[in-house]
Amino acid sequence: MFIVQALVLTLGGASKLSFKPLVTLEEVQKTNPLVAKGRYQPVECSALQHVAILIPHRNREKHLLYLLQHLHPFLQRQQLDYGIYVIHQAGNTKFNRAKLLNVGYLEALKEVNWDCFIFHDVDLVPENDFNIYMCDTQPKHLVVGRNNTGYRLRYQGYFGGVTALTRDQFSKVNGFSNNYWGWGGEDDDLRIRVEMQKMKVVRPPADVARYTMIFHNRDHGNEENRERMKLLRQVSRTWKTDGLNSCSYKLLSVEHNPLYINITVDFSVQPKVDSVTELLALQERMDIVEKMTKIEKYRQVVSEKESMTGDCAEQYGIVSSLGALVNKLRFVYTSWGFE
Ligand SMILES: [Mn+2]
Repeated sequence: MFIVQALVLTLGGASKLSFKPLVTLEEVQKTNPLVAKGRYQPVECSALQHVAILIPHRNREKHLLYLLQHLHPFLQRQQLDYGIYVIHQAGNTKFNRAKLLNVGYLEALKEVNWDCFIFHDVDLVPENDFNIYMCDTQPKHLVVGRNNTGYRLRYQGYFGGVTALTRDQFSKVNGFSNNYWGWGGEDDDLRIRVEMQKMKVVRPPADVARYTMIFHNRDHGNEENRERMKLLRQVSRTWKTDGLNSCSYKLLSVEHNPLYINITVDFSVQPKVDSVTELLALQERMDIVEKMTKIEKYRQVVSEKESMTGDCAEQYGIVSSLGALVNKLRFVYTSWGFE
């Protein structure tokens, strides 16, 4: 009870956000003296969860600066034990938000056993301190409303912008798909994965889950993904082999900056499957491999059983011939007049 009261005292509720166009990284550093190498732990208490914030990024330095400026004090008011990771996509391939988030998850777990992951767009800034950046017993969607959509849910089932999943919830769905190149679809794909695992998306109340979106035009290199509808129809067939367990990438660097950990990756140097036909062909091959393995296993079990019944029959044969011998002897014994 005391803890709850103390926490409520540090939280400010709804706040008016201001974006100073001339803010610098050094200024943000100065106002967050307790953040070191992208991490912060409250001194007055020990947090329940270790939370990693993952931000996919390319060519949005200004947005990143605004977000860091607001997010650091916001997370500290929530007394969280947290780390901020920025996953930067180098190279010329189309932007792949989902795959960057898979990389963030895999790389972040190499240094800390994080309990909770917040998958965070670079251009969304939370407006209300009561929108707690912690994980729930179910996957959580933190964006109900944004200033540019009249603070209403974009559509039923929207699962984009900012989401919170525990380490286990995310690994249970095999993470995000790696095959969404360009804008759109990957968030719906994750929702389908979540629902297929019989989990249910939860959201904070609408007056709390509010965000300001920093306006921008569609980036070059992040054009709309026109294959997304086709991909979304295949999730039940592809999720097991497309995700965390198949996320290959070239890691260029991991830098521990004062305000965030910067992970730079390149997706252009590894084979990528970005056409649906290619993907389905690959999936088909995998299905065949899976079927063949099943048949092979079945064969093994059957032949093991056969060899067992063979042994049994043989043993039975020995037993029965022994029995016959005993009977024969008994016959001889009694026919000789012994009792
Ligand atoms: Mn955006």
